[in-house]
Amino acid sequence: MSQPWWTEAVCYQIYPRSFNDSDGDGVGDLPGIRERVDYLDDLGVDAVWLSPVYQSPQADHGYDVADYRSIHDEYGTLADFDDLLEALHDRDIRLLMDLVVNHTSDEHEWFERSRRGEKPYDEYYYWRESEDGPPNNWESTFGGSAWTYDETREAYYLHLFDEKQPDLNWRNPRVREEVQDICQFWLDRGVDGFRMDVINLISKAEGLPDGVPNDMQVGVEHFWDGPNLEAYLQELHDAVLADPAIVAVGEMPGISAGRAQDFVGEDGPLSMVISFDHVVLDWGPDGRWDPTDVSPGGFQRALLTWQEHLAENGWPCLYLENHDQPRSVSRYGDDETYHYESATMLATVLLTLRGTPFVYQGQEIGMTNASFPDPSVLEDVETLNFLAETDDDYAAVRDAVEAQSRDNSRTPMQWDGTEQAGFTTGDPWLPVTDNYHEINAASARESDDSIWQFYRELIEFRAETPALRRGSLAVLEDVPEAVFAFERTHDGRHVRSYCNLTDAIQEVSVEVPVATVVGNYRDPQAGESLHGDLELRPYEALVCDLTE
Ligand code: ISL
Repeated sequence: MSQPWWTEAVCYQIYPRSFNDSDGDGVGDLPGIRERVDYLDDLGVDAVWLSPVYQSPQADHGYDVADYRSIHDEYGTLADFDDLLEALHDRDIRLLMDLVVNHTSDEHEWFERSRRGEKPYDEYYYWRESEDGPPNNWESTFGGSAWTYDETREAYYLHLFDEKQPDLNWRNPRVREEVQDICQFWLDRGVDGFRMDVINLISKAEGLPDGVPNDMQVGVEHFWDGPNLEAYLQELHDAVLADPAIVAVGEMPGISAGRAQDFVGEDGPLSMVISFDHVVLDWGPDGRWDPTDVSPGGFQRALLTWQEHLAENGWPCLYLENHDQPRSVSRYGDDETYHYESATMLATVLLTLRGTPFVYQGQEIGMTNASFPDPSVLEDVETLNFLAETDDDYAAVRDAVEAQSRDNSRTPMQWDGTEQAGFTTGDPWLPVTDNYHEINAASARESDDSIWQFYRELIEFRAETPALRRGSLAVLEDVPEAVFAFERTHDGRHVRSYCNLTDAIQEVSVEVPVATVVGNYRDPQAGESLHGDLELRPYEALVCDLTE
């Protein structure tokens, strides 16, 4: 059976605002991305997911769309977009657009007309009249009530995110047709698919009932897997996404691996689901801003649950970082003593599990979390809302912000050791992290044994190894909990990964002879035949072939 292209691909996520600035205004742009297409080609990726580039007031940096058919001024023009797409396609790199259709910007023409009560836009959003405060107790993901009163319409509108991101009313068939048209517009321009933002939130419970009070987000049970979710996705699929060459990756916070099975696989409306189990492990009892440690066992279980549920029908989407998450080497590794070892060990987990790996810009050079001594530089709306709501002063919450803020992954891409890390000739919109002299793409590419080279080699090895691209996955059980060990099998070839998730030496017993093909220590137990007792050094990762 021929496999869809995206099951064999490695995808690279670009956050345009922070990738590369071509005109010195301090903000990344499309021509800037165009300048770096050869970099992506050298890394060996097969597809790019572009975070939103549409016209937007940037209240949530593009996840608040004011016009789905034009490019945000700071990023360029549709002609720049076409140039970029052509340059990517010339190198056999596909492009996924970010489809943000749970909500629009409040500056979208639909909303402006809706708040004035103009037909047919009056029913494009959720409006409720209420004399005594918000119509229900739902909370926004970014804190506070999910309802804001609008003076013009004299009613409340629903926003599950910021007040500048009103939720679209998917019960209205016109809204659903608009979304189909938007997809078709970009497909006609030549894009290869979509990453669909918070797509599990589009269906809200009938009557918008109150949620059960909780410490996280009141109301979620009424919108994270609503009554019409499958029907809406199926309709969208049948209308515009049915071609198997189109990839549709649904971001679904809160959806379990078991439930995800209903959306993917042969009959499902989506190609893949972006899971969250492994990125909420460090959320404490009070959520994101109450961080706690991640245990190696918890990390493995979160990833393996998705491997198991999607083993037969469906396909995992693999990622450790994106523009909403802290940097993985800081979160799951050790960004000081074992920077190289832990970043490359995490690369091994990402690139040898079963599924389509997504590498986030800068991950391939081991970019770390930032330091934010001065809160006035922070830009992320979620972080700013948290700071506005908390009674604590900044000193008391700084650790939480530095561990969890989405700005950690949005600092400019570190291209080289020159001023502003080569990202811009102007003042960057968010400060460059000061370790750019040591951590940057130029020096990583000059070195023979950098994190970048490791990514490149492992991506290449994956591309030429069917067992890694297509093979089934079996967990190797007789290892310490700190070691993530699994075997991939295809067509009689077995490839094993042994990943030490900790900074302590771990002993494992290799019960069959294997030969190391890739290792992250300078003297890898490489090429060597291993059998019997084996000591894995801190964050050591070995990818091995079975030799018999
Ligand atoms: O982790 C989170 C909850 O605190 C969020 O950042 C989560 O990733 C988010 O709720 C879903 O993210 C997507 O939709 C948001 C946008 O801000 C994110 O950037 C986007 O990835 C609203 O469009």
